[in-house]
Amino acid sequence: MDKSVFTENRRRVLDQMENNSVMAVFSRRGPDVTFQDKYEINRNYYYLSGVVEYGNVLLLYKNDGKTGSTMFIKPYDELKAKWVGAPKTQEEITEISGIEEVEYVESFESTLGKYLEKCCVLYLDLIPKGEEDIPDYCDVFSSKVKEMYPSVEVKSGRPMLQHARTTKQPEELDQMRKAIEITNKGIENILRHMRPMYEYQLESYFDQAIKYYGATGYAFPTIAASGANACCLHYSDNNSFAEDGDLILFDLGANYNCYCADISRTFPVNGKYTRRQKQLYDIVLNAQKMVFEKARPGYTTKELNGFLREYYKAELKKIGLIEEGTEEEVSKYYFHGVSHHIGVDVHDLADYDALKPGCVISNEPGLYIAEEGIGIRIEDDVLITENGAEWLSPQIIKETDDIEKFIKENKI
Ligand SMILES: [Mn+2]
Repeated sequence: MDKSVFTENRRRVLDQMENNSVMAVFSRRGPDVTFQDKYEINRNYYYLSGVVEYGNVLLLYKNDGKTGSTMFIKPYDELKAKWVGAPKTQEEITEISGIEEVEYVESFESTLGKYLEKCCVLYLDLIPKGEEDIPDYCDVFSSKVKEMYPSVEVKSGRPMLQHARTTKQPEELDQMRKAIEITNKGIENILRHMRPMYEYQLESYFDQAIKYYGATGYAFPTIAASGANACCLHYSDNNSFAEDGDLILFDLGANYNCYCADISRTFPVNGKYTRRQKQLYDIVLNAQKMVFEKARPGYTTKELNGFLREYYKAELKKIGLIEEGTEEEVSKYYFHGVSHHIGVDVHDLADYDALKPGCVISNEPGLYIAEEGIGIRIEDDVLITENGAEWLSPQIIKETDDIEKFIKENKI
């Protein structure tokens, strides 16, 4: 991505900062993890810099109305270079992030100290208590700063980051489209091999595409849930045998340059939907289309979910699955939300108030009928536009006829 994307991301946060304040964003999440996966980088740090490297700190400052950014990086170390590779140079950091002021981490605390003598507020991207089990480096750092600079107020920078991340720039959308296309390749690879086998075996055909098409990694652990397993929302053991006659629900996504795809599809293991499976599947699919028609600036994701629930009340009553059409009855078969924001986190940090042009959200209605061993979810990623919405994943097949035809014609 061009460095101008990250310059704009920083501007969005700097604009919201109080005068005479600084924000420190660490590239790592926890202090004691040496070898983390590429996509475990602190997403706020990535969002503001485009740099994937551990041990760095980014400082944003606003002093007397003047704003700027400094990146603190690791110095070259010959032995480390031989073991794990050389860290990025100052020039490379500038080229990636557009940040001109690059210093070494050893000077971070003294430079910060100079700012804190003049500044009254330090923002940290503190993780809300209870959200993560891992020890948060920011917590430790926050206590230290409070001790050293008692007059400085430590605030959470998350509301500002959240606000900035709510709408996506065109280049960010390009990364998401790329993640979606790789996800599509993986889904097609699954379909080519669709037959009764273990869930993890079907999942492995997705994994192959992730590598082959050059994804950065996974957006989240893949769910491959056949039969009644699909009624558990976050089932990810993926170790049951997918039986002839059952459906299998996949909820998966590639990660590309830290941007996520989040797609769900529900396929017949033997290549053909039964009449009942198709009946339920089409209710979910039509529900998804209905939500898409409603999606536009001004609505909240909660309101979209309300439309979906109303739709289910009527449709599930029509087929006799529920009797009265009450909230409780619907909740028995549908018990999550229809949308969340997607970005550098699969459940992206974003304002959950009225949608705006440039928001990217999931559209994922589901139906889970445990007593019939059927769980269905169809999920696509949707961009909110000026007047409505645009599918970001229209190439991923989802009509039952198309799916059956694809399996039949492409079976390996
Ligand atoms: Mn989702």
